[in-house]
Amino acid sequence: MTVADSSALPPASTQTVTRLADYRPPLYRLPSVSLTFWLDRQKTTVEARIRLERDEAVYRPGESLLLHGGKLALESLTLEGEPLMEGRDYRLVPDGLELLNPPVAGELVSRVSIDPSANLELEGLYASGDMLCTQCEAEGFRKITYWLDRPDLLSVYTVKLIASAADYPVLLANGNCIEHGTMPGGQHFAVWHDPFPKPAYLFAVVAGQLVKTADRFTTRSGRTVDLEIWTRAADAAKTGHAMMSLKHSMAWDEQVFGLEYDLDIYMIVAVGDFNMGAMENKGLNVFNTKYVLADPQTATDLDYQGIEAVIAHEYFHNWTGNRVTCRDWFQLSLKEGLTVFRDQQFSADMNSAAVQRIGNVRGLRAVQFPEDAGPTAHPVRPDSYVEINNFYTATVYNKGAEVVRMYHTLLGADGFRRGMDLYFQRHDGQAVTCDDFRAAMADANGVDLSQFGRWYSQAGTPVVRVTDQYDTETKTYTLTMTQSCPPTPGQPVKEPFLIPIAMGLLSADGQTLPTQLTGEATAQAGTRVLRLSDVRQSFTFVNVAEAPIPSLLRGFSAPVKLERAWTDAELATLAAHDSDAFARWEAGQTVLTRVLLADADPASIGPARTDLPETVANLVAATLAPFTGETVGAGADPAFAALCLALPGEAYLAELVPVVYPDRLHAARNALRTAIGRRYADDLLKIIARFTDTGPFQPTAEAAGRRALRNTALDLLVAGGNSAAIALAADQAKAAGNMTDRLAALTALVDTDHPERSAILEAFQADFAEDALVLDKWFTVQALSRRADTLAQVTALLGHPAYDAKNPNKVRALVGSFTTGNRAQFHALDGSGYGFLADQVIATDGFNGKLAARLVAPLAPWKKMDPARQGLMRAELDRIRKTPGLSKDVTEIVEKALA
Ligand code: 0A1
Ligand code: ZN
Repeated sequence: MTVADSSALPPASTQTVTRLADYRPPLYRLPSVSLTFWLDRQKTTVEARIRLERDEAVYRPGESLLLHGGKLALESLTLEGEPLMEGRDYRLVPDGLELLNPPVAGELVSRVSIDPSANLELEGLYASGDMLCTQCEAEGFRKITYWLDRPDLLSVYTVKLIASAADYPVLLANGNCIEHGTMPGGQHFAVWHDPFPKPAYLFAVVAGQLVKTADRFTTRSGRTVDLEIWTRAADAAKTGHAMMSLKHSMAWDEQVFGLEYDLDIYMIVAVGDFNMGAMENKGLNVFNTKYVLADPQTATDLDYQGIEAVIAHEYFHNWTGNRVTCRDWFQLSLKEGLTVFRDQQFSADMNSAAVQRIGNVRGLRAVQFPEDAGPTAHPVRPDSYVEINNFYTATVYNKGAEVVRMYHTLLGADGFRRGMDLYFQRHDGQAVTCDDFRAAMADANGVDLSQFGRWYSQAGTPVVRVTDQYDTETKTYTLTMTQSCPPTPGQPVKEPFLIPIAMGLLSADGQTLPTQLTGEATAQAGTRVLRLSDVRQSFTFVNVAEAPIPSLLRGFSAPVKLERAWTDAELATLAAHDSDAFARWEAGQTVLTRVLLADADPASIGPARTDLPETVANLVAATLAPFTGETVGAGADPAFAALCLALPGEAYLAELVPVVYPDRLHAARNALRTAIGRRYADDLLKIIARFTDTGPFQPTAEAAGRRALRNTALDLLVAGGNSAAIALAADQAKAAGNMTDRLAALTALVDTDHPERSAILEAFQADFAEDALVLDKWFTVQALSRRADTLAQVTALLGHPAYDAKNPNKVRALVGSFTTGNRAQFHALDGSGYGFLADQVIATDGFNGKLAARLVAPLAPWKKMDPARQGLMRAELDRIRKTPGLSKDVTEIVEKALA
């Protein structure tokens, strides 16, 4: 399904485009394979014994068989024991090895060698520290052996690992260890067998000096599963939270979806060099250390939450991804959107559901909305790609999760469960499509979901505009909604979506009004879901006692932008009284957004504000009030309050304006923070005093919420220049007993000219000189500083001995944080931020195209920027594009950006 693309590309491009429309099933089945690895850092030899079986329903006479392969040195190749001859029997081609006269069936044995130490792209078999590990999703297995490397080819694997017992005392692969022993010359071996047929992308091997933390889980049918978390010895004490999260995930999936784990052992390995968060390899997850290791001194509340979510995510993949996998990579969201939705539901159940939902929506708006509005916009199920690694995106993952959530909203929890049950009943052990998932949801519930399919095929964030009318005479209230979706690359015109709008009505004093649509016999009390399916549609409610305030898109029931001209008074009522916590938060954010956009408007820009508009003052006062009295108000949630005080992010604000002036958005946001910090200094100081924890650190949602509110107060006070707070931040940055408080204080302090700023930063570095993950935070905190000298600091830090340009965590911590999190300085008008990023992309691309392609994203939306910046950004994209030997990963992104 690979063809050379001749259209719509700049002349220099030689990109090969893979298209969904060209899908063909595999010509061969490879039902089983035995692999033997002679593991060595510089030269690993891999022997593959592959059972080949031609699929006569697919194979066309005369066709050759391409086995994918990359960077492999072929040592020998036999078929049914007979050596094959190059030129006559096979040919080496850029993508692998072509068998010219492939047999109906037979055993193919290949031997190849690879150099893990030179593998800096971290795909295939590579070295991380002194261990060896693999990453095969999406197409890394072909860098280990010749193979039909596609997700719809499922095989049973038996793997023998042979290595030096001293260098690699632990040898792990998927499934169960069926044999191990010693060998002459200090070697030893282990044989692993995975009884579940799986695609190659779920294959994994790990070897190294590792120690395990072990535990057990008893499934609801009474089977015992061994749980093992493997780390460096020094890190073993930091696995407790990950283990607990794993056990919670296993229990949750049984309770909520009736899904039990299938093997007798579940292993997790933490590695320091990893391109992504973690990987769901069958029975042997490989994790970035960031999502495994935690203790109160080194991990923040956010880290604890991230670990819980990612551990759950990879565990849930065992059913949604592994037992039922993707037919092709266009279906990536089949497993990713669904699994993100599942991990979000899990986190909501383990913590505060409202707080989780708000966090998810903030993330979606900050990352996915811009992606959907920019040059790399693509549908949840893309139609074509050059490099599949470029499609592990917020659209596939997070918008994909929103799409799954909409089934849940439309069908209800029980209906969704019926759909899931049918999905597994139909497809366990298969490689399927997003359409198969949608069919299971529709069939299990006897509903027609054909229009819903457009959420998979059309890119762009739909806009829903709402007008309404109340008729005092007839006591009817009519909501009229129109939907549209902006053009995206290759999709100038969109068909209407099926959009679930969860809603309710409030009276002017904030009471819930019952809702009864025309034609309904009775009124409903709580939230209801309207189905917007036409371009323009009206919903009329009867028996409405007074002109209501509509509360729309409760819980963020669809990934859309909803517009209605709420009055300030209506927003204040919604923020104070809506029964839906998300809607309360959203109303407050709308108040803040209005002020920020007005302040940043280039047409009316004046000096930075020093006062607070009354709408914001009322909102802040109402948020703080429950925490400043004698006792904390009943039902008041500090975590929720902290989110209400967090101003909308600059990336999201940029989405809401036609032309982006990043410095203006930044200045407006800073000025508003400062004004809040000044005006409410007394209340904020009270909150700090009230929520200063004296007991031992607890990583619970409640305790984290108290810390979040306290540190938000600290941040606002420091922004307001409060000297007591600045002194407190300095103390807390030096001596707080937990990393959450320490880092929050350091983050506030690095924006200031505090005389001890440098000394505190240095001391922090010295305290954690041995802890790579804390050093990542140290780099990030400096990259995010609001001070004007930040780019100079970041550039200097590239030369710091603790920095390692080959380590993805470090690159993301320093370079990525600056270019995505420090928008004002990245977009400096002299172009220095852009030049810096282009230099880093080019340097990184020299050894890790996957990492480089992820870095380049902030340069892509140049067309949305003000005229001066457009040219500067474009010039840097051009410079990258012209770099000789550019990876196809970066080429694809840059060409789309320049198109
Ligand atoms: N499936 C993993 C994500 C992942 C994708 C690619 C990787 O290497 C290039 C690694 C991990 C997940 O969703 O967690
Ligand atoms: Zn995933």
